[in-house]
Amino acid sequence: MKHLVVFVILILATSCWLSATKDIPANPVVPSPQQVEYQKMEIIGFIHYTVNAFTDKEWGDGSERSDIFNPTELDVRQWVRAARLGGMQQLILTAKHHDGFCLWPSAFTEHSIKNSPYKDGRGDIVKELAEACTQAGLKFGVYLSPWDRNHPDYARSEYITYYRNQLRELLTNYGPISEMWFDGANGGDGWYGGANERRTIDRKTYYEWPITWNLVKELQPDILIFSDAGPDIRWIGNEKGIAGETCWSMFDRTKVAVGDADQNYLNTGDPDGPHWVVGECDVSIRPGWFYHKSEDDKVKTPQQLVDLYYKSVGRNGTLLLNIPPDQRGLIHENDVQSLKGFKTILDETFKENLARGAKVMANSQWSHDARFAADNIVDQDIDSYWAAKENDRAATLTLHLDAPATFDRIMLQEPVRLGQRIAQFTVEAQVDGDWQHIASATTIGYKRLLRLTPITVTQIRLKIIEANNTPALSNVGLFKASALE
Ligand code: FUL
Repeated sequence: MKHLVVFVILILATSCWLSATKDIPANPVVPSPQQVEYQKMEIIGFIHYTVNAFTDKEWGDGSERSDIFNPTELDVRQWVRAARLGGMQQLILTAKHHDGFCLWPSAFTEHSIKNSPYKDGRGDIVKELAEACTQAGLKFGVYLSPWDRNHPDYARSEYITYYRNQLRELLTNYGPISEMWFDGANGGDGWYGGANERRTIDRKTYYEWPITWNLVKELQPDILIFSDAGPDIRWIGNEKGIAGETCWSMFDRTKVAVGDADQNYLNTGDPDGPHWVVGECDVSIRPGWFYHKSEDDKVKTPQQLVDLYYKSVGRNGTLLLNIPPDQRGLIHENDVQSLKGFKTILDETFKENLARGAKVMANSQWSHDARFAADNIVDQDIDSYWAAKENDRAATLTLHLDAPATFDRIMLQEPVRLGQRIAQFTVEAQVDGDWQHIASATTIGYKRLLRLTPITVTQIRLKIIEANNTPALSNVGLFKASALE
């Protein structure tokens, strides 16, 4: 009996191992496991906070006194609650924005929270938020502005030492940091220790980015680095939260300099790019990045946020939504309401996949192995997938639903750990015995969402028209949008 149990366990373990390892061959360019996990978060939050909340400015010039930073009701747990209400899985904090004021008591400057009334100079918002995120199961990322309009040495080599010292502090003293955000906005007028002048830098050489990136990875091996040029996550090329209609995660980092990049290239990625660099779509819930009372009635509505979700996550990007705390140190009630409404609509829309369990037929399949069978696309499991026959570059999948279903949203997902393959596809529905075109698009990647007018049918077919390798799909979904949308 004992032997039999051991034998069964061995068989089970072997088959698990086989199914975990036997994949179709991957593309030459694939994501790291961290990049795969990163995209699954879908929605992440940005916290822009500094002296600007007290001066009503978007960019502080660096001359602000530290003691004007005086939030009286600051509660990082309220930020985290708001983030969770909005479905965010990670928060990125502006530890230092262009004005140079530090939200942690850096040992390398006096221009920080330690000289502010907040907690009588004993506060550390980086620490507080890192802890609150960990407690709530959120990841935590850091923004450290490369441009510093306060520092006397900005534009000289001494500043690079200062900047790296600060990175060391942030990346060693606060536990795991999941994302490091390097802004491309750089150089210009500033206070610069009282010099009050214009300082420009050579964006291509001044920061010696590859050295800084190495330092970051040395200190936090699992971190993902964001900048115009990646190396892991790239700016999507606009601050409106919108990815290109065509959006490849492949990219050529060597074609881009931080702060000096072709915005169309960032927006669409590059089908021939040799690097995997996921697009991140940053946008603020308000017109500005920082809190201004005058914008309390300009907070994006839940419906506007949902639209952005379709244009970012629904186009193979992640949505980085900024929610700036106010002078109290709280996320304003209007922003919280919008976040809540946004998440309610998404939950309602995507709660029931009408394609779940449909019968799926494919005119092409990798092998007879169930691992690549067509119905894997409706099993709700992101890791299982269908793959076409080796060397095929096009295929048709037909879904037969049990009963007529009414839907107006289509979701498609590729198993991106094997690379991004599909370049063009159409969707048709059978209406009165005829196949009618209902949607078409180019790339899919981690997720593609399509919106259409509601249609009621029992059969749809998906035609993959062009791919750079054997096409594969992990999920197809049909949904009916929430009436609130
Ligand atoms: C820009 C900055 O200049 C804005 O203030 C903001 O931080 C945004 C996310 O990036 O480049």
